[in-house]
Amino acid sequence: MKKIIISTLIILFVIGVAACSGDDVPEATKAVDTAEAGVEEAEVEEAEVEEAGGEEEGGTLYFYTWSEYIDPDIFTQFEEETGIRVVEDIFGSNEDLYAKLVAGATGYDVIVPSDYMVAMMIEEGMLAELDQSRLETIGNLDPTFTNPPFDPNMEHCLPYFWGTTGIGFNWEDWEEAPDSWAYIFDPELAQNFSGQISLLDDMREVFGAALIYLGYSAGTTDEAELAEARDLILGIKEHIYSFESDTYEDLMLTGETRLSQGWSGDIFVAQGEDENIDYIIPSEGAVMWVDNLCITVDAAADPERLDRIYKWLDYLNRPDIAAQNTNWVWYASPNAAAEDGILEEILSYPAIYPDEETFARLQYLGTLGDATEIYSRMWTEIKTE
Ligand code: N2P
Repeated sequence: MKKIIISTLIILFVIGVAACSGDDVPEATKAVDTAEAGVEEAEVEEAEVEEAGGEEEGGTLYFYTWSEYIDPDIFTQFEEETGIRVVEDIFGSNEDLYAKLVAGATGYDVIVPSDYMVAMMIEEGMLAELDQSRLETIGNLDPTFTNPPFDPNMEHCLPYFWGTTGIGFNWEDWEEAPDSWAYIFDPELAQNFSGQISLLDDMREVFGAALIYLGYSAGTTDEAELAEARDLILGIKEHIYSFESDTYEDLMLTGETRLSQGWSGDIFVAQGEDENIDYIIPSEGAVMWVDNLCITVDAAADPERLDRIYKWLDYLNRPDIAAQNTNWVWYASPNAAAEDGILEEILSYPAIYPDEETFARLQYLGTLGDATEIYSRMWTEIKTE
């Protein structure tokens, strides 16, 4: 319940229909408020915080991440322990994160890009190198995640969570789970839930799912395959309620949507509110991703910022904190040492920790190189038509 309340408050603030200020507002919401107000002008921001009497001894760290992707209690605990205040700001897709940084935002300390975006940002010199000797907790990670293809030997980032992108549904509507992307991408089937389907507002994820349904690679760069995927998506667009990445699980809870393309953990958290809500990895397969804690090059130029950053990374990577975080977000943790503290119902849930057979059907999105331009053009066609 707490999570839903906080998320609603964050959303209300972001879309600007509510003034989220005052003493009764949760800390996480205040943090978004402050970050939205001016992370690009860190000096102004810090001066304002000081004036308000809120500057802590340990300074402030700016954390740019996905919605509902951390237990908000962790901010308070960390501040109590270190004196460092963490200001959270939210992005909805890797492309939004990238665009914000390219547009000149220099205030963010730690960002949370997914696999393919890590590779792209490394190539463009946007990420600092990770000094693993500064992390006492580095040995806690599962070796499966310590040499990822997108960041060999974790030279830049620490893995944070991983998961899959599948279909959220409501058992009230089904006798058997909707185990195919056809329920979304076949116009005849999508018609059954016309106006009640949401897709992520995420170019790579939407193309990825459509491409998997068509039997192509989720990260194809072939223009003809992409055109086919675009036409498929356009063909069911009239049945789409919205393209939504931050509040789609709330739409499922209110019943406004009945089928959602979504990220595993978000839907499982909604299930905590309504047991009829469930998540499935379709038979054709799905996208899998690893999200990572990365340091911006701007932050790395300042030793004081770096001190705060390494404390934050070490804290998040502590077994007890990583377990607490997983138990709140319901995403799989790459932290092996955390396992003892993770709820048994999470560890044994095949849609969170997939079995081998399911795992074989998962695909990373991968980098696109020059084909990014084709994706962007076709995505604009989809969104604007
Ligand atoms: C959590 C978002 C999961 C991130 N709301 C998907 N990469």
